[in-house]
Amino acid sequence: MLSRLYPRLIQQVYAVNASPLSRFSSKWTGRESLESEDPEILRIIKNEKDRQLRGLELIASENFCSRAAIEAMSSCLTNKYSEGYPGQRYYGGTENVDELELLCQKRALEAFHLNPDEWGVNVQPYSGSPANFAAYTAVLKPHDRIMGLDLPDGGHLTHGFMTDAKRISSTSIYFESMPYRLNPSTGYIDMDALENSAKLFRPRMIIAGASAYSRLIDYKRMREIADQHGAYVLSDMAHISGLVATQLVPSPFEHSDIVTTTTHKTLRGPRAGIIFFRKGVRSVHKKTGKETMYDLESRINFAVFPSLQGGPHNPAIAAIAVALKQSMEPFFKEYQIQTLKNAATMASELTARGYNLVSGGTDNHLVLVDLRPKGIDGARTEKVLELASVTVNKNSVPGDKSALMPGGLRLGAPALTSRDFVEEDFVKVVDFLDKGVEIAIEAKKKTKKLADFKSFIETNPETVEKISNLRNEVEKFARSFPMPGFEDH
Ligand code: DSN
Repeated sequence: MLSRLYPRLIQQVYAVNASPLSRFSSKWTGRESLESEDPEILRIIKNEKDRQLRGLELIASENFCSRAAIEAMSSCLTNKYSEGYPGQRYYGGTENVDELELLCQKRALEAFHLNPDEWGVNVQPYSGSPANFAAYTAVLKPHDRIMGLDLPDGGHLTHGFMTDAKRISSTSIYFESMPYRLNPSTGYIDMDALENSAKLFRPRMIIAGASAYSRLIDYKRMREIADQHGAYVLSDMAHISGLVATQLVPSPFEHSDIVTTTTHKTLRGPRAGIIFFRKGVRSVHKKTGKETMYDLESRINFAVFPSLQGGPHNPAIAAIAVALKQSMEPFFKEYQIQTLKNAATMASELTARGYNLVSGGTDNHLVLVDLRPKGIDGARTEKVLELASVTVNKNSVPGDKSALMPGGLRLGAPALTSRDFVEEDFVKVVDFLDKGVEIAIEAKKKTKKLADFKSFIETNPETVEKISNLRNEVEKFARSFPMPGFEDH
């Protein structure tokens, strides 16, 4: 019957069955190189390698991961599902990834000098944003109130960002968000204003952390304000975790209930996230002496899996473990010390050349330049610098009206310090930046809108030549430095 209705189909099935190897008779093994298998993707990767080698990477949240971590990241661990936690998985065959995850957890606690009786850690978050959302999910109910540094003032999207027109981050969609801000006259976080707002808003959580803030955070005061309302303190140390691990900036752990971080910024690991949580006694009743215990371990683990994520990315966990091991070596502390020196050099050189810095300087790995007094904005300057192989990001500065045309630039030292840059090299970097800003100022005078500006800098012969000369200088300089992670070809 079937063969009468579908004679060709039956012939094909029969042909396959009659010659079971024919389907796999090609020589494909799965062990072909990327070069032979997919030259198009290889070309893109090579171009990106070249961009990283010939450029000056000043994005404050980026870094160059080590070769060892990249090897772990690109390993067979990608083949393994392991939903659950070590010893309690939903899949068989997890003995190796169990060992891996436990080792990574142990190293995470050691790297941040934490007592395992007081702190636990979850190393499964896919990155910083999922880590933050998991931490909120663990301890907040929908519509609970959170306070974080406003994004235009240097906070992160996941610290509750919303605008007048729209709730942007899901952390403002599912929770009620009230930002705190910088004091516009000092450029430092306005802790008094935060305390006053908290009295009215009564937050359930205060988030201490930033994406674009060049000063130290007063975690003790955050704790005191949170305690007035029985609120949690979550510190997002993503930007500074390498500096925290090496004890070069104050640690958030003493005053926090939860600490989140990405692992690819100053920590110089793979792209991933971690959540640390307190264990043991949370508070003791003043009169009765009754102890209230933390219950964060089960809540946070449950929030990461199964509430928000599926199987952990085991290659990332392996690479985090590698980076954490490296972070405990003396060379890592030397690297972080140099990062601070380089950021300080950028700050002093920029100031000497008449640039305004938000807060007047830096205590960490980045500087925030307010370009408005120079008559230019961050968007135009970023574009010129990009054409000259200098990678920066435009950033809002206090008083900015538009997030699309912010007045500042965020400049970070971590990536170039990983390429062995020292202070004198950063003097040169500032020289390149200054030349780029000058080109942007000149081009702005001859154009009106941003779109005109972009086309002008790519077509006006005089400007094209200036940018091309700058790019040649930048690339020659950048190529003379080593690159961790991969060969320079
Ligand atoms: N997007 C990162 C940054 O650039 O600061 C934060 O996650």
